[in-house]
Amino acid sequence: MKKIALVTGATSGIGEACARKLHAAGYRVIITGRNVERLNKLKDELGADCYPLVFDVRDREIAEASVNALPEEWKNIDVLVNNAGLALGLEPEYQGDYRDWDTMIDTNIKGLLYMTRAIVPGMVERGKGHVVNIGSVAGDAAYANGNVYCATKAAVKSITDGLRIDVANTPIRVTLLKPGLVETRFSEVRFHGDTERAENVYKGITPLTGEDIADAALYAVQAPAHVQIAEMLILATHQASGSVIVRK
Ligand code: NDP
Ligand code: 8X3
Repeated sequence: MKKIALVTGATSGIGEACARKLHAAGYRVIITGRNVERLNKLKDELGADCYPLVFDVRDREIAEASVNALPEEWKNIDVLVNNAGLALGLEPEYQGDYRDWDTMIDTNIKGLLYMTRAIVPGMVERGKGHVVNIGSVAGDAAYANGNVYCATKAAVKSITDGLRIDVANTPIRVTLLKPGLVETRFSEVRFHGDTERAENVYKGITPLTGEDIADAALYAVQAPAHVQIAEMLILATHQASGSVIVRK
């Protein structure tokens, strides 16, 4: 019987790469996101072992109802990849836009919690499961103008540690992946569609790709049952921390 993985934010970047790699590794994948077109395109590509769910992780009731309404043969989720998230804006905290703050907090923290609350009880009941949360190097230490985004990823670290403690009496494993610079739609979203500014983020350095992070996720979920990869910090070779990036 093939295992089932649910990946949030599978319409782009790291989530899409995780969905593809898990599928290629023999998982049946539930892909989620808001962009129906991108979701259906991936579903068409992956075929029968793929189930798309369209919802916004910020909407707790709909997120929960979507998970609860999964067909019987898709219900027993073995792997949850909590990936959906975003940064909005890069400016001093005292000049930040409160709407951006709300969106980041609601998506990166509360959305992740809603998904965890909807899926982990089933894992506990079945006595198996793995949760992979996508944090960030940004959660290790704040960087200039990163303020609220960094705080949401620090919260993801804390929430992941908390979950790991709370399921330590079960076979469930909990992994935090903390990527550095990954070239995805991330910066385009952060700069509200300013593609030129977004491209500059990856100039003069070879950034990571979504596939690099998906490889790490796969390593963690495929580790032997007695091995819990608690945390991985994955950086581009010329990045040393959230604020030290050496460009050529
Ligand atoms: P992308 O913008 O390429 O992908 C983000 C994904 O999140 C999309 O699939 C998007 O789907 C989904 N998403 C965003 N908001 C919501 C929402 N409200 N409800 C449901 N899905 C949502 O960026 P990345 O792949 O880079 O980002 C993925 C994760 O990785 C994020 O948590 C990000 O913080 C983290 N990260 C990224 C790094 C980077 O440098 N790129 C580094 C470290 C961490 P849709 O729009 O269809 O809803
Ligand atoms: C995304 C990486 O350094 O842009 O979390 O914050 S960074």
